Amino acid sequence: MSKKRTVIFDTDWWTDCDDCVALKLLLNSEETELIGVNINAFMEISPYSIELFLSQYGRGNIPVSVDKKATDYPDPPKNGYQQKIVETYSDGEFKSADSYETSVKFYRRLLSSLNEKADIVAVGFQNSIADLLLSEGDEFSPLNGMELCKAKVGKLWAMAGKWNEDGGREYNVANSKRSVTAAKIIAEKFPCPITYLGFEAGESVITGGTSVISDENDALAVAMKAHGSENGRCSWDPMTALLAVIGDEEKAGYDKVYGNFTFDENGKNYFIPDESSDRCFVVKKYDDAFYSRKINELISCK
Ligand SMILES: [Ca+2]
Repeated sequence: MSKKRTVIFDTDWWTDCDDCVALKLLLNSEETELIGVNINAFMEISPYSIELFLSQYGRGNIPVSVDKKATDYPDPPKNGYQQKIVETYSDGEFKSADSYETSVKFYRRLLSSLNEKADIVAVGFQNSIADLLLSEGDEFSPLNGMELCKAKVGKLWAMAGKWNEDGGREYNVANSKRSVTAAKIIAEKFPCPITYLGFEAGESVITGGTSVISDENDALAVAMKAHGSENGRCSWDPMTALLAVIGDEEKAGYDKVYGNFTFDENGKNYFIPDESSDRCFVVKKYDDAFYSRKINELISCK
């Protein structure tokens, strides 16, 4: 068997729970190896809740970081699935966000340690990756962020935008000034190929319902229930993760539409077709059941 491709997961771990479905999918993938998780929206409880989630699948050793600058996203969830995960799986200890690396340091340390390129699965706001891109050389690498990404990132798989609507506004992009600025920097400057999965692709594909998970104490089942999504949730994030796992848009069941992407100051997205671009968005070739079946299969086992 050939060596597994490596993947870093970049999540908001915020108000929605499809991030949890995506994370379990990445843990269960036989094609890829998850080597790190970054949280791009700061909440004190987020990194510890992800560490506990990972621990439930025997993967508590995967490094976790949190963007300590991203404290200004509005409406952090109270008593969300993060809280429930900590209540359910903690032995009474609590690890504050201070115990974890901050995002740019995490990315620079991790990427510079790799012999091969890693893909990034970005299913939240893009501020951590934008800050990485703008970073200078440090104790881990003399390369600046652009050079480091070019050397060590294979591809960015990003859940962002609404590509059936010119001027559409999607949550991961348009949430705040921080997210808008970041998405624009990434679209225009990121020195590696980007594949976008837009809002329109994931909205009608429902996955992660607790009926597909046999153990009610499974961390994903606990999180989905805490979110009120026992019957499943839209699949923006798990579809993006599955694309990265398969590593090929067409094999994953999509057509590719190549072009140049940008966002205005209000987070509205714009796209100009260009066959020579290394950026594309994906369009589903099959009905929703094709995608939901694959995702549910991957998350159903421990
Ligand atoms: Ca997300």
